[in-house]
Amino acid sequence: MAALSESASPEAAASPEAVFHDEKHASYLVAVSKNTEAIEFVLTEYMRMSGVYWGLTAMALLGRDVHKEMDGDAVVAWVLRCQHPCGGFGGGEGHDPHLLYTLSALQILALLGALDKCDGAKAAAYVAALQQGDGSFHGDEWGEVDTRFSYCALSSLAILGELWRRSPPLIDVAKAVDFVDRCRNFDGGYGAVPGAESHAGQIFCCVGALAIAKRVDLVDATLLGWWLAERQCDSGGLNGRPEKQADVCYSWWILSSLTILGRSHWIDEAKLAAFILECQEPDGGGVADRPGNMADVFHTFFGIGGLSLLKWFDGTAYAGRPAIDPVFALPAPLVAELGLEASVCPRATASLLETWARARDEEKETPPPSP
Ligand code: GRG
Repeated sequence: MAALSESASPEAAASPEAVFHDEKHASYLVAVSKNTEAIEFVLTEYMRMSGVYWGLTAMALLGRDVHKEMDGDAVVAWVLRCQHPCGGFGGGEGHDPHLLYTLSALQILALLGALDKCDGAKAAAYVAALQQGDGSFHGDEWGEVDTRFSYCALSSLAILGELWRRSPPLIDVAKAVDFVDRCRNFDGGYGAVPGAESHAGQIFCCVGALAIAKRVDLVDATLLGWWLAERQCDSGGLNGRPEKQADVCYSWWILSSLTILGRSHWIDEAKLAAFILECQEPDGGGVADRPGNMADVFHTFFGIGGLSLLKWFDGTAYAGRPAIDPVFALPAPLVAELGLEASVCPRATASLLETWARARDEEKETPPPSP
């Protein structure tokens, strides 16, 4: 892994492929949060809550004073204005409540130390009411089912400290687990609903949901670890499913899943770090989906999150910054402070190649079925 020298200006001292544009990324994140006239800002209004979560978490991972530099008081006031009387949060002021934005809102409030300022009991009741008889969750009152919502529900309730409440239990955790388990495919991956194609984004949601429910034992870690490792392209970047292009966001969706499964070393980590660094916008800051493309806050968060999971900062002048938690996608110290728990697999001792060779030998030893 590339290490920056201990010079006063790490950006200048690093070899070109190892430059991390630390200051520029921070300025970029502040600028996009303030530039309300930009076309990108207007077009992303419907998902502002998630955008603010990505920006704030990225700043926290850069070791910044998020409250001060991102106008924390104003952000908290705005998030609170987005909570509906039913308890759910919308993606913006006046927008309908949805599980996606309820989780983002709670993550923002947690980051800014303001969880107690919202109506937590109502938020928990809103989430719980979206659980269906088969254990799945609707995203909102309109009834779409998706494993993203299973993750959002479990993570939201965990952040609110309501997931393991016993009497009366707010949701049926075992049924929630059962639904996610039914979304597992022959290749070890998971889709949005039972029978849907495996996709890295959904895999993060399912593995994360099972980890929060402490049932990561249900994952076929070897088979899924292999499928996830297969996502690494020649460029070093990761794609989300076979035959697709690499994209920086999968550095998060895949690497977090591999980390939970104890198999992050089944990919070429140095090559992935080099790919993420190549996707930085060297002048204006921020990270794009692919080298040479335009940066945005979504890829900036997942690029920095990927480098954090890779522990890339450890050997550099940026060491000592908070690591990201692979399950809750929040700074690890905050996850510890909130007492959030999840089950993860122990780190696999064998490499992917050794695991393959062993599986092949075992297959040889198995006598063919009798005619
Ligand atoms: C707290 C990090 C965090 C997440 C909350 C909303 C959510 C839970 C997870 C979303 C998971 C997901 C489905 C991610 C995929 C996003 C993405 C890049 C989709 C693109 O899909 P396609 O089909 O792209 O357009 P490909 O790469 O397959 O061509």
